[in-house]
Amino acid sequence: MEKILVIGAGGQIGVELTLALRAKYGQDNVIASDIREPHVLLADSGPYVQLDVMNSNAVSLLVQKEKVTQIYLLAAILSATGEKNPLWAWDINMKSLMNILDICVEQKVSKLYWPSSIAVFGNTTPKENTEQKTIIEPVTVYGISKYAGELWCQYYFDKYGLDVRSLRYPGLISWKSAPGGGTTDYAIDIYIEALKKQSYECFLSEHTYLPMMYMDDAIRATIELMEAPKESIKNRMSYNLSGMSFSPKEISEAIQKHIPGFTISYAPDFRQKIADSWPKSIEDKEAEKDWGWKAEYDLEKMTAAMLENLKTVKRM
Ligand code: VAH
Repeated sequence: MEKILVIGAGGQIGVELTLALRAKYGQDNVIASDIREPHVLLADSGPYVQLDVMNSNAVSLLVQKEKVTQIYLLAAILSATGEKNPLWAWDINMKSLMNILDICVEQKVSKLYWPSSIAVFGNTTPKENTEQKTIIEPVTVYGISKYAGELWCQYYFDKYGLDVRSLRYPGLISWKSAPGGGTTDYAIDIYIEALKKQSYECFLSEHTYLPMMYMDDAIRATIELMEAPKESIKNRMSYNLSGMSFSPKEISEAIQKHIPGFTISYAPDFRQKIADSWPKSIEDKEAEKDWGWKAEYDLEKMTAAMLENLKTVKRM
């Protein structure tokens, strides 16, 4: 029987991934943990431990006591927040990963999931249909930490045989939990403001194309990757993952089909420079070939789902 520990379960990905894993493996077999108090959606749906991923002794004791067989490490400082405090972001993103890599080896945890991001790509990376292997020179501390982390994951696979798996997520769009301080957060806020005020001031310029994905696709990709046979995982750094690409102009036009009076204005801030350093679109042929990945949501389908769900629930 699997016993899964989700670290950073209270974050944008963590809440939805924990709920999906509990549905699949049984709620008592998925321990949610975070440095914060339990998220409202997690509090009554299974075991919860308040845990600081930087305290490796505390994590190690929990893994041992609960006989954890898989760990999903989601705790991270994202791109925009990271640029406000680069050394703190580097410390959190790297020390948390090194702690967990070592604990997995010491305690023979069978599988580890750790997310990377399209933020590993920088200004020198070809922008269209960015390939799995290409020029990779990240320009944010978040991107630097994610690329360094990918290399450490590959090192722990090669040296210790640790079955660690990873995806380079695009910007993720969700409604169940708040976004975590990323540059792509505008694509969540715009839906909330469209319903609340029928208008939105965007912190990126209108033609800023970015790779994006609806959270349902990201959660499915994560679980499909983790459930794929070990021998089919050929990439032990991190797989490119592609959903869709759009600009603020295009997402506002998709919203206007549902809310005709919706208006958007633009006031680019420091996050524009981060967004401009990232690709416009990603190719994910390796993920398709190795473990059968295929996205299901496009902008129209996501917009309908986001507005429908945001209308029916108070934001968690
Ligand atoms: C961020 N949402 O904006 C994250 C993501 C590709 C962007 O990694 O930092």
